[in-house]
Amino acid sequence: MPFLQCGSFRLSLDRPLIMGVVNVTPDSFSDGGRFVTGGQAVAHARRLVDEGADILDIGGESTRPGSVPVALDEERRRVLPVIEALAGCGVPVSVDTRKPDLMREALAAGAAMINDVNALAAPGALEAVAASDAAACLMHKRGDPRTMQDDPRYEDVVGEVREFLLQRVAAVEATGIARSRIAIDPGFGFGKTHQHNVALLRALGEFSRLGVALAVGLSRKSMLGRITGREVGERIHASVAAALVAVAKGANIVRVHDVTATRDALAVWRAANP
Ligand code: HH2
Repeated sequence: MPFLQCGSFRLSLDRPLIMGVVNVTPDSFSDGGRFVTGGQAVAHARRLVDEGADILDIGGESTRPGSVPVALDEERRRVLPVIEALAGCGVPVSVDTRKPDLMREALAAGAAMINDVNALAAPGALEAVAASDAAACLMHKRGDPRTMQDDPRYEDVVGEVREFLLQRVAAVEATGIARSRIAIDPGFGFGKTHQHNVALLRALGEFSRLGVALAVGLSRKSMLGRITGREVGERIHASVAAALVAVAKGANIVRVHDVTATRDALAVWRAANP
């Protein structure tokens, strides 16, 4: 598994990749309301590329705990112009969506990756990706964002998340999508208590040995607030540390808001782990 194929981009996995987050939303938990116009979002995305992002992840619907779903039309209005403007920016553009219609439209607009917190489970999602040459990031989540943090329970969180992801990889492969186009993500904070998140972080190495790229999203999340006692705007140091921990445990892609800080930390890590 030496590379991740995202449309025409072949991203080497010899080094960790930085996925820069661009939320075109009024309500995302850490940057909601900062990039609500297409112009602001595109400018921010270009800045992230300059800072060293290897992939851009454009989202038009917050999936934070308690968030309310966004209608297709509204999500479309938020993300499609941004994707169109960024196609050709030099790095693959990913769209963070659960909606198969929007997946198809985003792919037509130039997206090279679908990042789905629903792991392509919605009817038509698998087919949308299979009909393209894009990559897919399959994330684990239990329940729906509105209620997912209401007492999530697992017998064995690591085993259950691992089993779920393996099943989704098999379902995706069955449509003819090559492993080199697939990434998995344990979904930190998605239907998981703090203890569940910590157990997954400790066991991350197990997820790095499943034969597909491993993506991890810990940036600014409440788990880091719980560990450090910091509010969301003050979690940059913890986020960088979390990205390093994830990479040291085998993560191939770190999904982050703070690209410069993460890039510098990973540069040091790479100097020590060539
Ligand atoms: N986390 C969020 C959204 N999408 N995708 C993947 N693959 N992994 C993640 O951990 C993940 C994700 C939540 O973070 P953010 O986009 O910053 O917030 P919001 O959902 O409030 O827009």
